[in-house]
Amino acid sequence: MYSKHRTRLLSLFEDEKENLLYLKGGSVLNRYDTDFEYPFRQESNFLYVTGANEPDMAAFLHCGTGEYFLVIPRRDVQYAVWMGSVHIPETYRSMYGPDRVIYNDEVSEWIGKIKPGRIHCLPGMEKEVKILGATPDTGHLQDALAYCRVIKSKGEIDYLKKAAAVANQAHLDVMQSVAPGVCEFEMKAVFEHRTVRYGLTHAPYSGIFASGPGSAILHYTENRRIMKSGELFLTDAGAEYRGYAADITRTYPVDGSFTSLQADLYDIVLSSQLTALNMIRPGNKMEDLHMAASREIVAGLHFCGLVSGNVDELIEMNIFALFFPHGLGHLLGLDTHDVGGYPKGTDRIDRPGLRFLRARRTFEPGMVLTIEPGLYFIPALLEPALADDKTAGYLNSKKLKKLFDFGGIRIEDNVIVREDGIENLTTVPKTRQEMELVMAE
Ligand SMILES: [Mn+2]
Repeated sequence: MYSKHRTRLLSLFEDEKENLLYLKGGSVLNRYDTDFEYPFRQESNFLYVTGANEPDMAAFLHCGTGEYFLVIPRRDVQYAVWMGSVHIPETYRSMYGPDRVIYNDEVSEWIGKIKPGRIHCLPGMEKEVKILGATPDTGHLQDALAYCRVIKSKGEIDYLKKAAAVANQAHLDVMQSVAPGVCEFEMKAVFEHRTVRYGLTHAPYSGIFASGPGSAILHYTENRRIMKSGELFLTDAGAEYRGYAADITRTYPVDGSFTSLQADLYDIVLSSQLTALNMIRPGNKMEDLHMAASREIVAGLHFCGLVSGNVDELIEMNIFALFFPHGLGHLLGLDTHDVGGYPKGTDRIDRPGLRFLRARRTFEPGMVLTIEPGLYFIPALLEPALADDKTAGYLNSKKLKKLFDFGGIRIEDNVIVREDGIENLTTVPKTRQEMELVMAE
């Protein structure tokens, strides 16, 4: 799979016979000025090209010959004592398949011998390339990598499916464990018990386990509240398999059954999500889905009597963004918010809600993305809107004020764009009936 990635990347530099591509792997990070080391996570571009999950490596690809050179650190005896065995170059060759392995202290000499034209590198690497005695070019590699990473290879799809399978099961575990009087962090423990047991020890992002009002805080990570009966519970958590992420959200009642208000509001978000999922096919665009999903939300709020006026006007006035203030979804891959959301020349749309859209690319088969509409009652957004003459007339102040501690609802699935629609990787129950059944078990 990684050799295919290298071939794809090099194909974009076909007519540059003298040039090299340079990719630097990640290093171990310490916590401030201490010797505590964070768990190592490889830099995503380097991982995409090499599959090598070790610190302090680098790689060169030769645009002319297609050769792949892996640079490894020269380790001493002390390293072996503290960190574990030190491999010989031949071991790296068989592990990662480079044409040649070079020690980091031999790179300048090697560059001096092959005398490349330019070295394509990522922004920030210029100095390093100059020290090697070569001419850096930061204008192309980043876009080229994003271009490649946007469309997933078969191997990448397999890894994304593995991450999704474990995350699906972990979400089901949480759904079966949720109960009044239990602390949010116990749900985090339930989730991670599953992912870590499957060997997926690295989380792709900090999970959100939020009950009651916390569920309306978009990046709530406190996870320390005692869950109460009558509240909703929102879990936004994923798993990472060989660097590839799953990113799933479900929302359901702490005590296992929806009140009629919760049911009405939940069904608005579900119908918004289904509308967006049904619109995914090659050629369509995320921003159009975002607006269709927003329309469902505003129409639902209108039906419930929380907003009033004409639905077109509510969209026109950006009332939807008071309740759905984030983007509908994003690309998913080696990074949870994966690269390539904005192709060259595409800017963010300066409009509430849409401003935070992390992807504006036209859908193509092989893209993997999340669809995650939400409906939140956020006093920090609603209070000023209720006090503003331009918006107050559309809002049912009495009803909305009662919902200031309601929290929010979000439903998030991960899907692959196919020729004729989607393949949904997320199998966690999401209708009210299905979820109530799971929670009753
Ligand atoms: Mn997401």
